[in-house]
Amino acid sequence: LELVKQLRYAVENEELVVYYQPKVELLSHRIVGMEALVRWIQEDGTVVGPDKFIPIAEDTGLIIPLSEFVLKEACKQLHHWHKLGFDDLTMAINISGKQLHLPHLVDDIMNTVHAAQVPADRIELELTEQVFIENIQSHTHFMHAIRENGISLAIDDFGVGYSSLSYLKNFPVTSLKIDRSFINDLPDNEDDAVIVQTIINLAKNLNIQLVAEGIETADQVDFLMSRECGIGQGYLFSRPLSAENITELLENYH
Ligand code: G
Ligand code: G
Ligand code: MN
Ligand code: NA
Repeated sequence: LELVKQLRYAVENEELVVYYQPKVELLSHRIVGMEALVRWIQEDGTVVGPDKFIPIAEDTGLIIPLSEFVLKEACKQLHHWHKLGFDDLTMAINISGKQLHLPHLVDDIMNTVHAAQVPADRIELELTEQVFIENIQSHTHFMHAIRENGISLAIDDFGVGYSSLSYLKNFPVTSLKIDRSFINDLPDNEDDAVIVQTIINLAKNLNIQLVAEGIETADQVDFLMSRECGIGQGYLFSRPLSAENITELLENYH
């Protein structure tokens, strides 16, 4: 209960900050986009990760104002980076299944995107598998409406849990993020190598963009590049950083 109170206070008083982690085109080393990842900076300076409070936010409804804050902040930041000359950058924002029950979610998202003056086709929403499993008509409706507005849709953490290939057929997804548990033991783990190869082929044949998560070593990059996985994200390139630190990274990156 104490934690719920503290989180409510944090959301209302903007103790939350958005960190960003780059997505890198493996072949060119170009930074092509960012993923927005929320953090809670407590009064004493402790940085709390979302695993600790997103579930609480979802159970208490705080996920709604929290997500509005993250979307608004991430769009404003993207506009800022575009103005600095990094004008191809995309921004990926995580969406909780709990948000999808909001009646005006598509309009709310589009209003925020337009207010920040960022092109819709530079925005991507990451949906976790749960959303696809539920397979509620309103969710499908949301996805089509979002795509009609030009925003991209990614399946996050692909391959864990009950991921089904039928998602790729039944939902208008533009991108898959291979869960980092499959990347972790590459290139040595033969099962993971086969699984990743299969997902790469699948994405290629369906013309869906592929992002490998959790890249930590150059050997992993070599494996993925040799198999034509286009984009990666992970500590090897950068940890999630504050907007200020990302700006510095962008300016010093070649
Ligand atoms: O940032 P971290 O590295 O610890 O992220 C842990 C998890 O929290 C990830 O699964 C990520 O998708 C989720 N997450 C991070 N930021 C947000 C957010 O703004 N909204 C939602 N719904 N989930 C988020
Ligand atoms: O669930 P989602 O995929 O959105 O979560 C991203 C999470 O993965 C964040 O918690 C982020 O900090 C973490 N992450 C990003 N890159 C790496 C990495 O290279 N290694 C590990 N172990 N975690 C990572
Ligand atoms: Mn994500
Ligand atoms: Na993930």
